[in-house]
Amino acid sequence: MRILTGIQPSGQLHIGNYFGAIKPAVDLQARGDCTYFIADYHSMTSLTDAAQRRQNSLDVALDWLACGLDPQKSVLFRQSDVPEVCELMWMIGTLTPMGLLERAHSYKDKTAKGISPNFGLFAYPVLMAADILLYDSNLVPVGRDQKQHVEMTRDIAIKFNHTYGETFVVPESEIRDETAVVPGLDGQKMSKSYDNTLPIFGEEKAMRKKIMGILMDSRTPAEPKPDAEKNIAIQLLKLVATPEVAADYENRLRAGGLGYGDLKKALFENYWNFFAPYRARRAELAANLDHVHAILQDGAGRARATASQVLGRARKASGLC
Ligand code: AQP
Repeated sequence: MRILTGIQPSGQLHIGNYFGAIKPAVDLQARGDCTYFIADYHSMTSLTDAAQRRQNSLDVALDWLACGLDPQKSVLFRQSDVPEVCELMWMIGTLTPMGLLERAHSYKDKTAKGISPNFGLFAYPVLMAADILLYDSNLVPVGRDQKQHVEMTRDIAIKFNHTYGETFVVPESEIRDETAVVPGLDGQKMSKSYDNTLPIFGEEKAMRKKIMGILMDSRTPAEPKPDAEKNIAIQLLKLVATPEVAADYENRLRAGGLGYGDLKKALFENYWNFFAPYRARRAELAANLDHVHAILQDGAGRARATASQVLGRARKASGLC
């Protein structure tokens, strides 16, 4: 089984990226051949600072590796190191109905939030389909926000196969219910572009401040809170604490008597401890960047070998050669 997923270097990675994509991808290394990429072409739809993109791309590589991506088992590469994906994007774009793209939730959500749309943002699902199809991927682990994009990929692959003959593997998404949408500190989906994130590798003082600044309602500690499960700090605590610790805080909040300050302190401590081993590993990797660059270069070579075969198949099927 071939497994693929990508993350945009559009900002500092957050715990939504970790629980929605990185952790499932790391766990899946035991189940198949994994290809994981840094989606730098995609990041161009929202980020125009070249130096920042370069830095973010390296940071995403460090984050993946620190969180358990094993370059012996998996292929890790930068999307733009395999530019064949742009040719495939064009080929499948000619079979992608406008109506399909106009229905994309992610495009509609971003434009509704005032992010000014460009062609790249509109065409994002076609590039994502090319990413997936180019590596004969069977399984794509993602957060729920990307489910529709994987469904579009399936539609596009089926249409291409129907038009030009059997060429592409039709992929499936894999979404873990418990981490399908990690909420941000403001209660919306945690997202780099919404300024509501808890970074995986933030600086201690700043992270403590972010967590202590989460807005809560005005109920006093003594009041029972029957809706304790909706509390953002409780939802995040469930991700980073043991089930027993999280249940204890949830029950105390529900019964009344637990102050929001104490709850946020517990969230900070559990978050900080949860990522401590990854932080140590990241510091080691950051001290040997040549090694990280070598991993990316090796990954690009391996990814390109698969990509050129699949692209060759698509070119032949569609009469380009
Ligand atoms: N809040 C989330 N909960 C669960 N999964 C999430 N993912 C992102 N946010 C959450 C998953 O992380 C993977 C990589 O996402 P991405 O960086 O390619 O783009 P995204 O989904 O658009 O993430 P952001 O943070 O919202 O980035 P921006 O703001 O730049 O668009 C995907 O599998 C995604 O599902």
